[in-house]
Amino acid sequence: QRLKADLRAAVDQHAITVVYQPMFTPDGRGLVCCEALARWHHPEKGPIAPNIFIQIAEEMGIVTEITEQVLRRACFDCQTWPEAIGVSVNLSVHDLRQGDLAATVERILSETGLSAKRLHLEVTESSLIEELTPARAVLDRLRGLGITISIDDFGTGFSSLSYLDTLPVDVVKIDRSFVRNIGQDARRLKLLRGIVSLTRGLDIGIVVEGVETREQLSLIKKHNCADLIQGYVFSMPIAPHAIAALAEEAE
Ligand code: G
Ligand code: G
Ligand code: MN
Ligand code: NA
Repeated sequence: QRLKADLRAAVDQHAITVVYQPMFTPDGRGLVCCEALARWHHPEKGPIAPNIFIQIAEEMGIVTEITEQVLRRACFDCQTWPEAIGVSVNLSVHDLRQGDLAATVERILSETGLSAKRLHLEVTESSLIEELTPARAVLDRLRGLGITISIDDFGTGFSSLSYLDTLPVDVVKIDRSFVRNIGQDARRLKLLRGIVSLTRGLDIGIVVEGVETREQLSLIKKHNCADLIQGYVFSMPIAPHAIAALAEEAE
């Protein structure tokens, strides 16, 4: 209850901040896109994990306000980075239900001057399944603007792979649970490779999330499992100015 009031106040004060986790080409040379991750530093309790406060915000019906703030911040920060780098923002299932997401996104793009080509939006596989009918119209409209749509946590939502090619998506982000034991367990590697081979040929980009070790990275490279890699092996989530520094370093 107390946390709810505090979150309400934090949103009103625009106290939710954003860090960015880069996605690299598998060779680690190209910084292609950064995922915006919301952070809330509670005045007494310290940092509150986003899974916790996003869920509270969903219960309170205020998550779309957070999405809008994160989106504006992310588009603004992305403008300060080299043009080749995009930004990816997570959406809640509530954002898909709400009718005017596309209008909000359009407004923020024009306010910040960011090209739609640089913006990616992530929807979880489970929210896509739950809300496919309303989501399809919204996502089609966003894609029409040139925005890239990614399925987050791919492989955990039990969507039928047979209809992946009919979904309004451009990229899948394979969930980190499919990476965790690929070095120790040959069956896990086979499963990852299987998911990748089903996705290849559909003209869908593949991001592999949660890559933590050199060993995982080299297996993913060896078996050509990813277009982009996101994970601690390359970088933790970092501040926006650190992204600019990293980009300079990569040049
Ligand atoms: O930031 P962290 O890596 O701890 O993220 C934990 C979870 O919170 C992830 O599933 C991530 O997608 C989600 N998350 C982080 N920021 C946002 C946000 O701005 N909006 C939504 N809807 N989810 C977010
Ligand atoms: O659900 P989503 O993919 O948006 O989750 C992003 C979350 O994953 C963030 O909390 C981020 O801190 C975390 N994360 C990013 N890279 C790694 C990694 O290599 N390993 C683990 N365990 N978590 C990661
Ligand atoms: Mn995400
Ligand atoms: Na995610």
